[in-house]
Amino acid sequence: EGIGPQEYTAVKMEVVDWSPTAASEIEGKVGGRKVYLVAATLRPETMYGQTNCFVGTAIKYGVFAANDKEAYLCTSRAARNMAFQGVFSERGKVEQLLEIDGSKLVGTKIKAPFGINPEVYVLPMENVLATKGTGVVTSVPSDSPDDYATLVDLRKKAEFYKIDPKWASIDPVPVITTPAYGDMTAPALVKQLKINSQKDIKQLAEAKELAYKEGFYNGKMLVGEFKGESVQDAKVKVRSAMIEAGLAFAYAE
Ligand code: A2H
Repeated sequence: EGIGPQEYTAVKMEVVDWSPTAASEIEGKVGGRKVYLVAATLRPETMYGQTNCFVGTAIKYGVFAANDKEAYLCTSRAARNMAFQGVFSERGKVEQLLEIDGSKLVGTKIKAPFGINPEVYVLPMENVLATKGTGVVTSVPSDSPDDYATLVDLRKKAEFYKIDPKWASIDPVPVITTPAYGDMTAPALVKQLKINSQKDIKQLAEAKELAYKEGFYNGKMLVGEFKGESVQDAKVKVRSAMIEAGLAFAYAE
């Protein structure tokens, strides 16, 4: 990371069905607004390959009024940043509708904007930081080693992680091809670096670096409106298309 702000794309994942534990807490508190989990990503061009979304089970989230029609679920830290970036109807003002534990969100069904799988589930991830982005991470296991390693953990130990295996049943989708790693960059790197789980933080950091560089400099899109184009070109185009469609907004910190 360089100096100066990190420019994320904040992806709006509309709630389709709350988990039962979340439903009872949310009921009657959002004033008829549509609620979106908001995920911060640096790789908007990979959004075609979303298979689920991650939250931290020990993180506290809030649901914040964006305007009369929409509410966003993220950390209160992110909501404050959004307010000062003009994301909400009144600049600088944060209106929290409720607070909810990350653990209660697991099993919620949400829309995945631009996803080849249009609906996905919320799952737990151990390494979600409350101090970065929105605290919500959309998962693209084809291109993110962290996402892939976590998905494999969840599938291997569904009971331990208290999830219904059905929630982790969507397979990685080929989105980008690279000369070094083929159509499934993250699985290839996880294998090559012998990464066993999401706890292998050090190797995952290395895999992330390699995946990012190879994808950015040599990657080509396999799907979507910009199929055949380089990742470098598609990155800005997909971001603009998502923002244009009202499915994302710019978020910096
Ligand atoms: B990225 P940076 Cl396909 N805690 O999006 C942990 N990780 C978080 C997070 C948080 N609170 N908020 C965002 N992130 C993840 C896609 C992706 C990402 C791909 C490949 C690599 C990649 C799909 N997940 O990130 O520390 C988000 O995952 C590796 C650079 O600000 C976000 O982009 O550089 C990225 O980390 C932001 O990390």
